Amino acid sequence: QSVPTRQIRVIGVPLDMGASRRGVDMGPSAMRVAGLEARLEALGHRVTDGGNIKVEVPETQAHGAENARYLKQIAEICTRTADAVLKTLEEGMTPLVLGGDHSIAAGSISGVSEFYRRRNQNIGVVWIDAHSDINTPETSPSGNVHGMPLAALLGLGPDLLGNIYGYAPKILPENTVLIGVRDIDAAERANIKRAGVGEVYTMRDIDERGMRTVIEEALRAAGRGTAGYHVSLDMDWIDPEDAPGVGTPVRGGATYREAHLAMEIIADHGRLLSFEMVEVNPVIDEHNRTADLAVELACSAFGKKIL
Ligand code: EXY
Ligand code: MN
Ligand code: MN
Ligand code: MN
Repeated sequence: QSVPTRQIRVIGVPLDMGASRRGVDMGPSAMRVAGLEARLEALGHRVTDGGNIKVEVPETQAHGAENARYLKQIAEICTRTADAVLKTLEEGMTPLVLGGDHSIAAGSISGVSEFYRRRNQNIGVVWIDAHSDINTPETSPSGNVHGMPLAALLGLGPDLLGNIYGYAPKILPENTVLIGVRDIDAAERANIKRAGVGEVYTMRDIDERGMRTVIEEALRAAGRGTAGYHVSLDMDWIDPEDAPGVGTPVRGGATYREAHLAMEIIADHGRLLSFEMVEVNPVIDEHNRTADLAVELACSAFGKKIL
């Protein structure tokens, strides 16, 4: 198998302060245990592990305002994540970020966005998730910050999370695409409109039009006029049947093969700038199979072919 060789740096972010259910802080470890580095190296990539970003234990922290618990700590952790991602890109490597809850995307995407901003380029974002993660503290029904990163990145707030490197927004709505959503709050619907998110593909779109058509269209929008795109893969996108170990499972998700096909097409397009996998929860997983699937999907996204 010959795929273009990349130098990949793994960056773990063992954070679960953005979720109310505990356990996704163990996600990076579970994906490493599933053989992430060796399995990517078997494809011909050079992989180094940059270790974990420093994350405080929530038991030692005060959670602050109820409408965005641990926001201050999460913003600090996201800033450290952004710096690590930025440094990785400056060293010519592809960041592979392991969550952790999805609030870490506010950090990883800020890092990618900053790297390309310094080169006068924009980036696209391919957000693959059962949820739209576009609440603000004002609209959030839960106060869980993992439901807010996309709002922060698009400049809707919370500012503490959106203003890493001192400016917002980090990404353009027309180059932001949502894929696989099936659980959107009423206020999030309004926020999607208000932000002007370019393209939203629900599970119904995938059912009716097929994964191939949807992903091709989405990648085209994310890639239009950009340096390429960051892929943020929330494992709760996949049906709980195949990915039971996630923080917030929702029935009716992508099948095993649909998920692989999407990743395979991403690899074919060759415009992936950075990749992240989030919300793996080993506490409720079955024999690490959700982490194992995450590693499989990373392999597909980084060019593994069946034949
Ligand atoms: N929309 C709900 C909330 O804001 O609380 C649920 C968010 C779940 C977020 C998961 C990680 O994608
Ligand atoms: Mn290695
Ligand atoms: Mn999410
Ligand atoms: Mn989700």
